[in-house]
Amino acid sequence: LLKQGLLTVSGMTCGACVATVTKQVEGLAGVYGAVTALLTEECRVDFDASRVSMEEIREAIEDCGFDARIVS
Ligand code: 9UX
Repeated sequence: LLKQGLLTVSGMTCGACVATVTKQVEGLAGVYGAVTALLTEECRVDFDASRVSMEEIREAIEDCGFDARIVS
């Protein structure tokens, strides 16, 4: 089941932070792609909801040291 999710990510201050978050999320099984934006503090994720949950994605971002919230 392909879905798109949106999270807000606070604490990112540079392009390397953005790359870290994106790679971490894209490393999860069931995630097809992620786009992270520094200025809007958003991370959009294309994922298979039968393989990974938004809560797991949120926790993966928190594991990088950033606060993440599920928007939708
Ligand atoms: Mo650059 Mo982003 O040191 O934490 S990776 S600010």
